[in-house]
Amino acid sequence: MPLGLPVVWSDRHRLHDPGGEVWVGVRTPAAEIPARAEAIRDALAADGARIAGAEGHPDERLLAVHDADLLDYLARAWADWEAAGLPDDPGQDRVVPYVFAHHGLTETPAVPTAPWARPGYFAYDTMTLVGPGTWDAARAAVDAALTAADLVLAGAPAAYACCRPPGHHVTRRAHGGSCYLNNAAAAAALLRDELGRVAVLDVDAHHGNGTQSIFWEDPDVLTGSVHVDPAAGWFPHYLGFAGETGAGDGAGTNLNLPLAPGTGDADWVEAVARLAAWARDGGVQALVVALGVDAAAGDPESPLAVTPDGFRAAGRGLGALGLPTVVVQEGGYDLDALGGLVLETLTGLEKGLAHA
Ligand code: SP5
Ligand code: ZN
Repeated sequence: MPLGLPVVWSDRHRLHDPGGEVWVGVRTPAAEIPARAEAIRDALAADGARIAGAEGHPDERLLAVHDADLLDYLARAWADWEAAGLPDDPGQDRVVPYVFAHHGLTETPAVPTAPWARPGYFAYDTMTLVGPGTWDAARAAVDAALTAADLVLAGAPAAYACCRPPGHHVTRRAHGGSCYLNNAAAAAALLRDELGRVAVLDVDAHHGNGTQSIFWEDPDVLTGSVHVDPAAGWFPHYLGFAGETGAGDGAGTNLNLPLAPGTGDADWVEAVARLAAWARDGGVQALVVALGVDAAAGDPESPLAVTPDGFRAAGRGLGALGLPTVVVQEGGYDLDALGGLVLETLTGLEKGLAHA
């Protein structure tokens, strides 16, 4: 049986070539490359999935999850960098920060105007480079997530957005972790505004710190994440611990399940099931799944060891909630495995929905 859910897609992801990532000061090959999305699309299309084009959405949908300052910065960052001559002198062909608005420097940083200073206000790492097509691609990825949400609001039981670049590391006002705009958060905010209480469940191998932060005080968006323990030396290092549960009106609406490096199917699938049960008990009307497949054994960017069967079982558990479900692509970097892992998860999700 081919997949029944629509696969939302934009060719514009190809406009974003990160050109590398600066890690410990060294420019290394990028993991988050265009071939990722192509591999996923190819695998889903080979299975007979229906491909739907991403539709444009107004900036208001972005402003529901991001500050205008961040959007203005990202939209202009490359043009300002180029106009300042930085690609020629000193010869840097991507936007990259060199000094950061660190809380130990000042709690009240002013937004800088110099194109070489602004990146350190809006980016929190050196790995997430901005090039000529980054903004257009990131904007299209949000449109894909919002289109998937539209399809579910129009009655589809589930929809999958093949988003690239990914988004779950982006907070309201800062980006990082190979992410520029928070696609899953934008979809969740739209579903919340139409349906009421929703959940974002994040199964990417890395903590969904941006999504957690955006909805930290929001009682109507539950955020849950299963990921490799940041205390074991894994990005995003500063967040993702079990004690982070939300604040204010959102107290109790965040759940983190950090797992030890090496964790495989049994414990990972059980953790996903715990997130699902928590969302169900929270009385949500719809679900956003932030689907990174970098928890896979063999993924070069994470030490978790989940198999294709594990992804299928996790998908099945999420589908068994019987909720309108938007699946948004996050990470996953094993090019040979990536498409199959997404297909397994979506197939499991549909099986779960069918039996819910
Ligand atoms: C969306 C997503 O999965 N983002 C993950 C970003 C985490 N990247 C951390 C990279 C840490 C250094 N990796 C070493 C390889 C150098 N190319
Ligand atoms: Zn990840």
